[in-house]
Amino acid sequence: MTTWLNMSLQDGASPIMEQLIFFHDHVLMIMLMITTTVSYMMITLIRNKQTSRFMLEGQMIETTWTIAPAIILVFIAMPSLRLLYLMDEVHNPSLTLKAVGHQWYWSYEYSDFTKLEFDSYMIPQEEQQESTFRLLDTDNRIVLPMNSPIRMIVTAADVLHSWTIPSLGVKTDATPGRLNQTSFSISRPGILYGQCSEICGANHSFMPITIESVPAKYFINWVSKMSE
Ligand SMILES: [Cu+2]
Repeated sequence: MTTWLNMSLQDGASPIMEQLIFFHDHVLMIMLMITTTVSYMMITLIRNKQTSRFMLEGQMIETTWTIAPAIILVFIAMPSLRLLYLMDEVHNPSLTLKAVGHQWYWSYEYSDFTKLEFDSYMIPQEEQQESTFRLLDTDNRIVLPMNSPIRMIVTAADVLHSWTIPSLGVKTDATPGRLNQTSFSISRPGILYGQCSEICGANHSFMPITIESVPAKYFINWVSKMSE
């Protein structure tokens, strides 16, 4: 989760998010390169007093500064498309979780099991404990097995919502009447936080998402306890 003074992205908890962070840093390096070059050119242009009555065009430099940005764009577009298609693909999931957005809470259905569904409300401030995070913790956490490919089905019951976990690199719109699909695999155990990311009404800020990532055997224990 994000803590104070964390200006960058959260640590990746899935292989896709790690790749997204690499891509983000890669684009930032290119931007740094361009900003440095352009500022250097602008400053030298302002600071010197050279004038020339005869220099009207420079074919060579003009060709160069037209083609160079196109080549730079290819270096951004290629890894970007690679990631886009990696995220689009659903790789033989071992579990499906359906999230339904409501005003203003999430409800979840584990459709691989019978009668395993629950609502997930934010813990109100009056019921805070030492171990809970304000505006982020829920009364019922989603429990998921780590290191397993998981398919998310996201929809809404009333208005638009958006199911988001920044450390997994997942953000999927929840639209009434539609089933949106995404997938991820969590690479470590822990608690992952997210919030609704579509302005959905008065309590939009108060419908967080909490995932408890656990080893598979603990997940099976949890499932058998929940479906008793
Ligand atoms: Cu919402």
